[in-house]
Amino acid sequence: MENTSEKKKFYITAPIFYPNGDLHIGHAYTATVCDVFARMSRLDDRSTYFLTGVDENSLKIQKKADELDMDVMDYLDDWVKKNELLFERLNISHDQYIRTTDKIRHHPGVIAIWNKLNEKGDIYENYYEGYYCVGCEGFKTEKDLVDGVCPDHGIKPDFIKEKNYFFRLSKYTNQIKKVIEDDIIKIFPQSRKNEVLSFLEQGLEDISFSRPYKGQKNVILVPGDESQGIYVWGDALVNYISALGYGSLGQSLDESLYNLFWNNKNSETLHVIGKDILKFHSIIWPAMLMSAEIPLPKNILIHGLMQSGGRKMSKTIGNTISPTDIMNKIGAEGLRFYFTNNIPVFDDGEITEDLIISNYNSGLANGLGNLTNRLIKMMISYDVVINLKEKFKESELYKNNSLSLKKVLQDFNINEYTNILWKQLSTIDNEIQTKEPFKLFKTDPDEARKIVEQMVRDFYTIIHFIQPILPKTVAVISEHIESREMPEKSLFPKVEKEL
Ligand code: ME8
Repeated sequence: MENTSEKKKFYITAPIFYPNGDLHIGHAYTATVCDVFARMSRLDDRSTYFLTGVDENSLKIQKKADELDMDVMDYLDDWVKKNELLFERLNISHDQYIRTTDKIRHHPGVIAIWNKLNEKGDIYENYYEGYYCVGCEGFKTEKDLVDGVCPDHGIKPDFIKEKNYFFRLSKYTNQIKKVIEDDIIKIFPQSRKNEVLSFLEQGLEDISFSRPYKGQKNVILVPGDESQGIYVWGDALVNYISALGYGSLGQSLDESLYNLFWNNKNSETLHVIGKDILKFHSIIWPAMLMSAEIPLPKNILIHGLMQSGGRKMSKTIGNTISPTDIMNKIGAEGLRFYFTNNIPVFDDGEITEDLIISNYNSGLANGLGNLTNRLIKMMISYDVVINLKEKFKESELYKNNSLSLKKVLQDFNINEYTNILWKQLSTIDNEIQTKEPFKLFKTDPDEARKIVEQMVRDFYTIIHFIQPILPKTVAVISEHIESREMPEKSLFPKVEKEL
C-alpha cells in the first residue's frame, strides 16, 4: 500500500555546465533560477533534491586544456573549485554536484543506458558525413547554418566523415509527439512546446551516438568497441539519473535517491534548461529513456537566453558579462533579485549594467531596504511589541501567498510570483503614506501602534515568501524584526551608475 501521507517529492536539475571558460551571467541565471525553485519547494514543505554539476567529457574541454598546456584533469579540478566558489557566493543550495569524469557515480549509468539501447536493437553502426559544431558539441545540417556558420557560436562547423554508432531516434518520433501533446512531459512555456511539436512534425532522423576515439582522456568508451567513444550528449544527459544512483543500483550508492526522486510517480521532476539545448532535452533524452524503459521527466522549463550586443552571450563568442563583477557592485542578493524580477523567464532579454543597477536601487535600496528600516524604526519608537509567530499561518495574506507559492511550482512563472510580493511591499509603503501612523501617534498612540503592528505582521509574512529569492537578507531582516533592532548598516546601500 502506498503511503499517502508521505511528503511530495521535487527533483530539480540545472544543466551541467561546460567548463571551457569562466561561467558568465547567463549560467549564473540558470543556476539561480533552479535554486529559487528548489528553495520554493522546500518552503512548500516538499522533500527536495537539487542537482547541478559539470559536463567534462567533451572535445572542447580537451582543446582548452591543450591551449593552456595543462593536464586536462588539473584544468578541470581548478575549474570546479572556481565554480564552487561562485555558487557559494550566489548561495546556490544544490544537494549534489555531479562531475561526468566521476567513474564511480556517473560512468556506470552511461554504460548501463548504452547497453539497454543496444539490447533493444536501437544502436547500429553506420557512416556519418556532415557538419559538427564544437561550440554546440552537436551535429548540424545545412539548414541549421546561417551563411555557412553556426548561428549560436559564429563559427564554421567542421565537415566530418567517420564511422559512428547511430541511435534509432526516428523510431520514437510518434511516441515522443504523443507524450508531449498529452503533457506527460510538460514543456514550459507553451511556445516552446509548439516549437518541439512542429519540429517533430517534420520527422526525426537517427543520430550519431558515438565518435571515433582519438585518445582523449575523459571519453567513455563504447562497451565492446574501444575504437569509439560515447558522444557528448549520450554521456551528459545521463547525469540526471546517474547522480541518483542509476547504473550503480545495488552497489551502495544512493539507490534510494533514484527510487525516491526519479522512479516514483509521486515525484515531480523538473529539468531547467536554456532554449539552446531544447532539442537534446525534449527529444533525444526522452527517446533514450523510452528505449531504456526508464520513467520520463515530468516537466521541462525552457528559459530564454541573455543577450549582449544583440547576440546570445557565450563563452565561445566571448561577449560575456561576469557575475562576479556585478556581485561586486550590488551583492549576490541584488543579482538574485534582478534575475527573478527583471529577466522574463520565458523570453530572451538584453542585459546591461545600467538596468541591473536601476532595478537594484528601486526594488531593494529604495524598496525592501527602506521599508525594513521604516518599520523597525516605528516599532522601536512607538514601543510596538508583537508575538510574530502567533497565528502566523492563519492570516489571509499567508494563505494567499501559499497559493501563489504552489502556483509558481506548477507554472514556473517566477516573475509573476516576484511581482506579487513586491506589490505587497508597495502596498505597505503606501499605507504608511496614507494612514500616517507617525502623525497619529501624537493624538492616538494605541491606534498608531495597531496600524504599525498590522503592517509589521504583513511585512513579516511577505518576507517569509521572499526567502527563496533573498535567503540571506530575509534571515537578517527577520532577526532584526523579531528583536526590534535596527540593522547596524544599510541592507542595500544605494549604488551610483557609472557615467
Ligand atoms: O549546454 N543566457 O553547457 P553550457 C541564459 N553542457 N542562460 C544561458 C546563456 C545565456 N546567454 N548561456 C548559457 C551545455 N546559458 C551542456 C549542457 S545538460 C545535460 C548539458 C545556460 O555551459 C543555459 O541554460 O554551454 C544553458 O543550457 C546552460 O547555461 C549550460 O550551457
